[in-house]
Amino acid sequence: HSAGIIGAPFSKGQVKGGVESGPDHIRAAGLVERLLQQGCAVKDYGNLVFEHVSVDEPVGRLKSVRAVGSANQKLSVAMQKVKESGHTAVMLGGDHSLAIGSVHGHAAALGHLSVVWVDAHADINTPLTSYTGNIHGQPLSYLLRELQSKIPVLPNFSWMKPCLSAGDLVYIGLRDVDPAEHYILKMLGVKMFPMSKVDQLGVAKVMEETCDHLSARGKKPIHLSFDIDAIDPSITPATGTPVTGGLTYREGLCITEHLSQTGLLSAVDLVEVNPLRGQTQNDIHSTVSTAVDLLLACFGRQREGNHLQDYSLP
Ligand code: DIR
Ligand code: MN
Ligand code: MN
Ligand code: MN
Repeated sequence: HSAGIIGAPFSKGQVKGGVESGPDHIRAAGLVERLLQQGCAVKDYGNLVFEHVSVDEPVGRLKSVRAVGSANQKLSVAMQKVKESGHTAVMLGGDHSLAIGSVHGHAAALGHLSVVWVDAHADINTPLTSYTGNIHGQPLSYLLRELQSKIPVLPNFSWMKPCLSAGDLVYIGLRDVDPAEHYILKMLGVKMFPMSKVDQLGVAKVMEETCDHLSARGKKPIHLSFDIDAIDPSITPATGTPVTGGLTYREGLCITEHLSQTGLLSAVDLVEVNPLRGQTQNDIHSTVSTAVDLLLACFGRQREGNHLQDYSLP
């Protein structure tokens, strides 16, 4: 399988500058070279160029609705093209509002999919429940069919239709969930492994149950949406909304290694890497290199070691 990489240098789903430089930092850390080294073909589609939206007044409490809508429309089209070319897609963010276009484009190309959402946050506020008005805290409410009636008509969003069912979604790593979000998760019966469940079961059992839950509904292609803030901020501090008590580096790799081994991983988002939120060079390096390691594991890198199929001893 080959990787098709899309950079999405976009930050208007939240208010902290810097996350738009995530794609370039992740590439500069050697993502493409290291994928090639491990025997993975790579096509880098470069960075999307998002048009400037000059007038983008708040809609209710929602910030930058028009910019988020048009950026995601562009991303959805790009994602569709990458999937139609047969690659496993990699979307480098950028903030997590980009999952709207990423999941939408993936679903448009393949017709059906399941989503594993690895995040400290549930990102399922509706435009009316959001306290912050930041759309990066809302993408799943736009994507889920079950919440369609709760989403008002928004400027620059007429291109998108909900494309995901609640039964095809699993969360891992939650530890900062707003009351309305918790109500929605319970109402829809969404499968979730918050940090308390990771503690109780261990990450290996979490992955087994995640795969059992998804495969019981048919073996659909998997979209992994990985918010770097799922990992503990002691390891990945350079992110906009760090929350203490997160996944360890090893738990992160266990999740991505396991999903890679299903053979069903079809697209990966790696979002919310914000180099400007690091206090030191080491903070930035640790965050970016963890992001790269998670992506390498998605493409088959195993901690036990690997060798290419045609390997022969000298
Ligand atoms: C909060 C924070 N629930 C919101 N969400 C974040 O803005 O809706 N998501 N940080 O990544
Ligand atoms: Mn998050
Ligand atoms: Mn499994
Ligand atoms: Mn998120």
